[in-house]
Amino acid sequence: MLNGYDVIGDIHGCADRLEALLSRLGYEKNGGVWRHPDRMVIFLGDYIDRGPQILETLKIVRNMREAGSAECLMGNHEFNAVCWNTSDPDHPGQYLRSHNEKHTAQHAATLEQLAGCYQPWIQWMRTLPLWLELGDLGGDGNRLHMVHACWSPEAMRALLNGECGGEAMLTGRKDAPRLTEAGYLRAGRDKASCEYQAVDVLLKGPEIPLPENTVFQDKDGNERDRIRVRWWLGMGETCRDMALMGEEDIAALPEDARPEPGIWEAIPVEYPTFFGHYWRSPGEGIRLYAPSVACLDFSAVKGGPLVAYRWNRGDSALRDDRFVWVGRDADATARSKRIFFP
Ligand SMILES: [Mn+2]
Repeated sequence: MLNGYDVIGDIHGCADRLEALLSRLGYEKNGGVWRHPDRMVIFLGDYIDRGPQILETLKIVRNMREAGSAECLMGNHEFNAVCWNTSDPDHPGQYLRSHNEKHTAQHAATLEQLAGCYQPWIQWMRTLPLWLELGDLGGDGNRLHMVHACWSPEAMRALLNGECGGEAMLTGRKDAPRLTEAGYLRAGRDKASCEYQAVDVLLKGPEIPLPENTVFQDKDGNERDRIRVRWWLGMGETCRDMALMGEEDIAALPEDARPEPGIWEAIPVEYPTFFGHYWRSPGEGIRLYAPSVACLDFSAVKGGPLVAYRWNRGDSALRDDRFVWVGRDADATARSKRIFFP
């Protein structure tokens, strides 16, 4: 009997730490596949790019998925990789994601490390669902919601009902749909299209513009005039109050920058909801953002911990003491334990 889900955030090629985390969660490797007698993993996407062991990471998550001991969601990096590899029918010789300098740099580690086996992995990435709705194993019909960045019912409806295109954009199970060929073309090609915007919200999260003439420099040195927002909350007084980014990025925002009044409305959270993507800083504490909101990305590839959330059969709500993580080494983990649970 399935007795629990272990939800794991962005890995970005940190395979050693993924194996350490699986081991800490009680999974064992047999015949090349990590399994647990009565639990399964939900991976929240972003397996590739940036890190040193991308091929190993992909093999771990794919083998677990094929064996039924995991489900793997699509992250924005996998979506970008598919678009990088899909020819643009309107512009012969070009791709849905242009091969410009910035995009090439973002994808370079994957291109290098998957040399010789790149195409089959892209085909695999095409099969990843955009979101996943599960039962909570509690017997009362409640659900769990999992997505890479933002659980937006509006974006899901637009894709499911063909509200913008008409053609079928999604296929597969309704509670774990993936994009069709037409879906990739629509969502990857035209930034103004409703499919592009829907996928963008699900995989990258909603953003609001900063006030006029306000910019900040993000952790990668890019100048930005928009911020990712704490999408389950409504308007805040300042942009910093509303920002959903790592500590450093929030500190780089001008303190007095105020959002345009009424520019944002909260997206209501109906069930316990899990996502990754947001490069949280371990210093802010490994804990819930809100009673039903768990973000599991603590910047593992930049030296932060790789974090899982354990949902057990019978749980009815999220709890701060269900996070499990591994740091870069034992010392870092011990230190972070003292900091996070004083
Ligand atoms: Mn991401």
